[in-house]
Amino acid sequence: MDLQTIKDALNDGDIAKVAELTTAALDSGIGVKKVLDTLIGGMDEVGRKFKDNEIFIPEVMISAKAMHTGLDILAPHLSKSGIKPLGKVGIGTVKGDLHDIGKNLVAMMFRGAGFEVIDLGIDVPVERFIDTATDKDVNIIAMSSLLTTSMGAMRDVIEELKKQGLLTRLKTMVGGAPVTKNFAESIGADGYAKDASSAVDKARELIGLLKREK
Ligand code: B1M
Repeated sequence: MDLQTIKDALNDGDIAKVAELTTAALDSGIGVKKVLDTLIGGMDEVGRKFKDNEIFIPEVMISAKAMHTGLDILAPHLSKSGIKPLGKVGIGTVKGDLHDIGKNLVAMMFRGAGFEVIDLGIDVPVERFIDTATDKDVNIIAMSSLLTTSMGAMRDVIEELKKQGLLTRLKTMVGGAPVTKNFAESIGADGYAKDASSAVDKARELIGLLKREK
């Protein structure tokens, strides 16, 4: 099967075709990782066209919907069951930011790796991250930002967690297209990851650190 057809369907915003081709790719024995990389590659292409003003928000939204459909089909294949959770992660896209494809992907990979995940959704205010840290006994607060204008909200969350003395029992990690390692360090985040698979490695490392600190 030619995986380019999945990218084309995603670019065309053809939700039914993305669903059909994603299922067909898995059924034909193509590995879930390869199908996932294809969908991400298709979304990168959408991003490039959006940036170059070849397409506009309505088209991007339809492609994003098609991407969600594809990811939903992959989700059960990425998740393992019957495994004792490695740790508990509260994840959300920060205040002012409605992008959720990357965040969902990271959440999905966390689940697949055996973490228990509390997905707080998008446009998450500082207080909701704090409430999750206090009430749900999470080991990691994970934040995603796709906009340069929303990145600062990650700092606000970390500062509030610090003020409330919560950083002694949990770790923070950040990511998203405009976020860099330097930025993460500058706001005092414990971890940064560039993509969803390195996010899993980083979360495992942070859980290891927490165990050693106890
Ligand atoms: Co938006 N948008 N958008 N958009 N959008 C970007 C981000 C932009 C770069 C496009 C561009 O101009 N080139 C630009 C931001 C510029 C900037 O700030 N630097 C932009 C803009 C400007 C906007 C609006 C302001 C447009 C407007 O209204 N004028 C508006 C803002 C709305 C808001 O949030 N308040 C807006 C709206 C939208 C849509 C609603 C149309 C739609 C979102 C739909 C949705 O998410 N449900 C949308 C989309 C789809 C995009 C692009 C095209 C694609 C984003 C995406 O899903 N990528 C994007 C262009 C681009 O990124 N190339 C763009 C695929 C996804 C798998 O990658 O999210 O990067 P990503 O996640 C990666 C990594 O970043 C990382 O792992 C993921 C997987 O590898 N990662 C983490 C993410 N979170 C992590 C957390 C971690 C670790 C790693 O640890 C916790």
